[in-house]
Amino acid sequence: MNVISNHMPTADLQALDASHHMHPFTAGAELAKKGARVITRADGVTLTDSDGNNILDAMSGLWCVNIGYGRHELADAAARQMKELPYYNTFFQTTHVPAIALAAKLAELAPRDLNHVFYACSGSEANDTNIRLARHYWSAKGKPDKKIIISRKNGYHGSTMGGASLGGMAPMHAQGGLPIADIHHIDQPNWFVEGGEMSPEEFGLERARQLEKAIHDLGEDKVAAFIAEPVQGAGGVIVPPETYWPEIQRICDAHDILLIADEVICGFGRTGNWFGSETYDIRPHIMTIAKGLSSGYAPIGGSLVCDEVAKTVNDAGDFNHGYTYSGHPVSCAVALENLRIIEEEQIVENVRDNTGPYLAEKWLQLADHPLIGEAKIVGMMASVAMTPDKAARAAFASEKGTIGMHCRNRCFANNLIMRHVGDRMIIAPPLTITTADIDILMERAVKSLDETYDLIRKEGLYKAA
Ligand code: PXG
Repeated sequence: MNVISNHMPTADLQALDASHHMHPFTAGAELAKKGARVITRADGVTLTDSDGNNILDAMSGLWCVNIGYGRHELADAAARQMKELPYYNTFFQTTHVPAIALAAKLAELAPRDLNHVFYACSGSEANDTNIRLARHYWSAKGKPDKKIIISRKNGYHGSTMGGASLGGMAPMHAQGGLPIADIHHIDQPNWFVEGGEMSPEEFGLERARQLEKAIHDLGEDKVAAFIAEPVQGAGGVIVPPETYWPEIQRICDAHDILLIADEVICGFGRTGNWFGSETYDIRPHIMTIAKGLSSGYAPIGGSLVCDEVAKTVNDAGDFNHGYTYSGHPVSCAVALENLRIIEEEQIVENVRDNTGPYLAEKWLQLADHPLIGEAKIVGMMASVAMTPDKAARAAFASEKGTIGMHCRNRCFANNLIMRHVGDRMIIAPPLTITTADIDILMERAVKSLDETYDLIRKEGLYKAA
């Protein structure tokens, strides 16, 4: 058999990739023409590609490598577990030590009475679980008509049929006949784009009250749950106005529905607390977790469930749901080791008290850049909105995402992974990033923004819609 080695020429790797590998969220034919960037190794916050370039990964992979790359303790934990018990399932009245130990640890870390975990392998799967769990819960309570889940436009909850339906991404719904039945979307709290003449505070209330109106219009006896990310990640690091979450919480308390916080990105330190729900004082019945749970070293996700929902479901007989790899022992062992490191090295506290504020001070100064209309940051997730007219918060005349793509390309050229979502630029670096690396990140980000500004003015793209 051929060995796929790191030492093959980049062009050969790219040709094989183009011939046999279908990439997620990618125009395959277009990528095949230019060839994918091949990442060969990583350490700390730095990726190395097959041409030997060192790139600062300000996205933690896909928002997941919270403790940074190259932590051999996790590799050792995986190897130990593979030798001892590589696999056994948790169906049919069996269990194993890693699943038990991780469940107990999660119950300890999670706020309030979120004391129970249903394991999945990803955030998408966990959100599929949540749909079934919420509907089954109400059914067990004698209210089988409470089936509708309310979520938000431009929210992201995964790519399975359920996850993508909960998500409010129009381009995803346009493919494959989504959303599935009984999912209802309300507007997002994105003040910069949709706030109009309202103050951020007024706008936050207006958007939150859309939930109350939807519950009223659909009927409280038909609505099972509301799901949202504490801070929208994939939607562009949309930090909600301060009035938003308290009003959402009030509405959920006033009506008989479940509140599901999707903590796939916000969980495990990203916002400067263990969970985004703590940062925003949200009291969910269920939390979706994945990504930072294992820092991406092994696939794992889950639903953290409160006492009342867990008891109702447990008392209702079989819950006919589960995945072969629910509670996979190797993933659980890796997650446990990851959580040990986060706790022992006080990584969350360090984000909250030291590196987070250090990054925030520099990031917020980007609002003075001629291209930037808004700079937002919570913990270690941040965004800037690019605009041709700050005062009017105007969009560009060019097709949405054109300027973002230019900026992302300048970042790539400057060895910085900073993503674009439309014409918004976003970062979510490993939580272990040092102040010295934050300086490098900011230097490359500013250089890339300067170059984008020059480029789009030269090309006549610095124009409002
Ligand atoms: N919920 C949230 C809030 C997420 O961010 C998922 C669920 C789904 O998790 P899995 O593990 O099934 O991917 C996510 C995933 C992007 C991007 O482009 C974001 C995610 C995944 C892929 C790309 O920002 N988030």
